[in-house]
Amino acid sequence: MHPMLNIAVRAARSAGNLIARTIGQSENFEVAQKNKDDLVTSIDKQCEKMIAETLFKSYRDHCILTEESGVLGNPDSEYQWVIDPIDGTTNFVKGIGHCAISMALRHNGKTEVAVVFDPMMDEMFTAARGEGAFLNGRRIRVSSADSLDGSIIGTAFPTRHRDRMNAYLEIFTRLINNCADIRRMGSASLDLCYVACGRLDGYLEQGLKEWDFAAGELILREAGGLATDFLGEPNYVKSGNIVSGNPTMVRNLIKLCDPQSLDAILR
Ligand code: 2AM
Ligand code: CA
Repeated sequence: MHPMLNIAVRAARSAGNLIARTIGQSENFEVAQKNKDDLVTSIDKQCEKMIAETLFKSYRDHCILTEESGVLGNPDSEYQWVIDPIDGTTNFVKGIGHCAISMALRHNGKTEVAVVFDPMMDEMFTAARGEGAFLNGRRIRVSSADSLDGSIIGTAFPTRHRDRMNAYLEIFTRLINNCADIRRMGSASLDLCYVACGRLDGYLEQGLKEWDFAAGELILREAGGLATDFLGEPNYVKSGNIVSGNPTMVRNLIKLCDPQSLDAILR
């Protein structure tokens, strides 16, 4: 295993233990509202601290970008970790057992290794660039679905961009009329991993931040999948608007978003 992946797995497991011990027990942690409908807990911060300490112990000169603390360490380092200590914080607070630790390592801007760990399911998704994607050590691949007909698609409502809700709901209506069913699970990094291992045939969401998708995107790519923005361009990294699946499903999903809805989403 790539040595940096090894360290990341270790850091994710230790933070995962804390998450599994405290999930849903809001009497044992503090909850604050960062923005409307956007929560953070003292466990997010504790996990972040644990992970940063583990990484800095081995890689003192690296930079870490985290959701809750911003930039830590050497901002000029060639190595940058992009970390979400709890992806799916609302699920965590509510005691819904679906959340993950997401960690990606970029070298000169290119993602080299990725870990997404679901401590409730004890599922460790990993990837190193060019070496495939794995779930608990077993190789994973995207589904081979080639049509929306019969497919299960993951998505999320743009609750933090309510100005886009009507446009999104038009896409949602077309989606539910054309696929078998939809899942809205609440953790973007796990959504991407679920596409990577074929549990979902596709997934689309808007307005994500890089810690939500940095790790899941490499895992997805190494599993034969593709992520684009709503126009099929690689610009999702900037916009956070992401469409994913095997290449055929991405094409099918993009076709479903008509220009009028897209106009509102891309504004
Ligand atoms: P979080 O739990 O780390 O906040 C839910 O649809 C997904 O959106 C989760 O992955 C969630 O991550 C993410 N999310 C939550 N708040 C967000 C925000 N303000 N901007 C972008 N993504 C967010
Ligand atoms: Ca988070």
